[in-house]
Amino acid sequence: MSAKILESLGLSATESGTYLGRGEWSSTRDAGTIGPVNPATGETIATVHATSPADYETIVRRAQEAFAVWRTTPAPRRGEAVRLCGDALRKHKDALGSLVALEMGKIKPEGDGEVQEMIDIADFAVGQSRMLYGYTMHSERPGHRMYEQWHPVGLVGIVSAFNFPVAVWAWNAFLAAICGDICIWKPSPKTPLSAIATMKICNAALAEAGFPDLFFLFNDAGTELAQTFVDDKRIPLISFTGSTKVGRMVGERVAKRMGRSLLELGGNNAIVLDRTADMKLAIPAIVFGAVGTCGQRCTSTRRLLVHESIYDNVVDTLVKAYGQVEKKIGDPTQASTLMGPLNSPEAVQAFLTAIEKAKAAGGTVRTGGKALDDRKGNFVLPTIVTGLDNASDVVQTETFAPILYVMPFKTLDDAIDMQNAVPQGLSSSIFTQDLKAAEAYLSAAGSDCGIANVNIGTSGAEIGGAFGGEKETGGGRESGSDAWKVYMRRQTNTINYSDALPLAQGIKFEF
Ligand code: UN1
Repeated sequence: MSAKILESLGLSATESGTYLGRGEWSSTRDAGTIGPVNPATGETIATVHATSPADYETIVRRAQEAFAVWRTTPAPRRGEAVRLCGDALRKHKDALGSLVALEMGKIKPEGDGEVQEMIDIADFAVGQSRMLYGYTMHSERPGHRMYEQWHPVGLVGIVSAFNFPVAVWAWNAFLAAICGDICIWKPSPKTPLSAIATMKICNAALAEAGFPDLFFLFNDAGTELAQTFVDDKRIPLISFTGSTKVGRMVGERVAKRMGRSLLELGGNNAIVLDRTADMKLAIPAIVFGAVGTCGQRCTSTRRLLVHESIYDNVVDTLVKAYGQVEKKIGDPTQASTLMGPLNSPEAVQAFLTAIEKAKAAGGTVRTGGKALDDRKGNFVLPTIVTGLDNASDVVQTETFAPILYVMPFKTLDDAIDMQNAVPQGLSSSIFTQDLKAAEAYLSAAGSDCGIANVNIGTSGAEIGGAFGGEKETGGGRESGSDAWKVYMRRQTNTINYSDALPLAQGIKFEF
């Protein structure tokens, strides 16, 4: 199975993890190896040769050369390059979706959905390439014109996480490319093959049409090159997706060199069910949010806040629904599977540790709470825990696993307070049929998250909106709306077309 998936994308059992540009993959064989593992079986899928410091220097040098050309290429022409990438991804959607499922462990429809996100953001970026608008301002001085324009920022570093091994790269890379930037990608060491396949697909499409290299790739077998990357002054923007712990380090290091960082870090996303919630919408949204991707989305639903009047009923209904999901745990590449494995044995350990902590804090496991050790792979049961306080440590912490903490509330104000009383601020939602409750929830005194929804869940955002969150989620915004601006530098221009030199603020300076 795995050999077939690799073959369908032109990959073999040994691959270079370094794209040097000009169609060349590095022949370095002494910078360590990465062995991505199939999370459903524990078997190593392939060997990926990591990048040497000399390779890294070649990449940065060639990226700088490419930028010198790309920055003055008209933006709609840059859009054409991204359009070709989107077309190529359409052709390879099935194969790349399968590789994502194999290597990351998400189910095949979600692997395909992730590739669809890449295609969608490509389309979005093509349109955006004709809409890099700046304002025109009215000057306070006669005979003067003021406006602002947006120029490419330069080299963009993208550090992506295992859970969305390809889509998050595309959110960044396709927008950065139409903005005139050149991207250097360091994927997660858990999912290098998905990155290599993506680079092959996109770079072949670009090369065939005669475009310069826009996308470079390196893989780090340790953490040294990644640190060099984050500290590298030649890379004005680092976009990092991952844990709050690592993101904090990245943010601090980039700030130290006065670089710009775009951080997409942890979430602790809650769904609120008020007493009017429509259960036929709410239950599937909660199950998908908490169990989908085996709880490994940054937008996964981790907390469920339920009005006390419907609390018992909701917990019972969810426990039954989880029983149905349990029957469909298995190989993520199989069509019938609803829930795949966790990505790594360490993730299983983190899951078990969280369950222990939850019990020690007085929580009750209503369903799940166990790893499935009757089989190979990193399988766990989807889990519901009740009886915990929102302030308890384990509830305050993001565990990247399918654990849902269910807690009752009395008033909407209480629910909003509980929802916001966590360090993270990514995604949130309310199920209600009460207009006042919905509006209060979305108001300035409502959810403090970057994403707040009504009658849909916390995960599965569309690419059209800006994606990201507040507080320890890092503050970055990617994908839709005007997120393109982070990949550009803004320049304010004032042009004097008069015969005088009036100073601003009416200052007189005569000599
Ligand atoms: C992530 O988990 O890092 O909204 C991104 C969602 C997806 C993206 C998640 N569109 O769940």
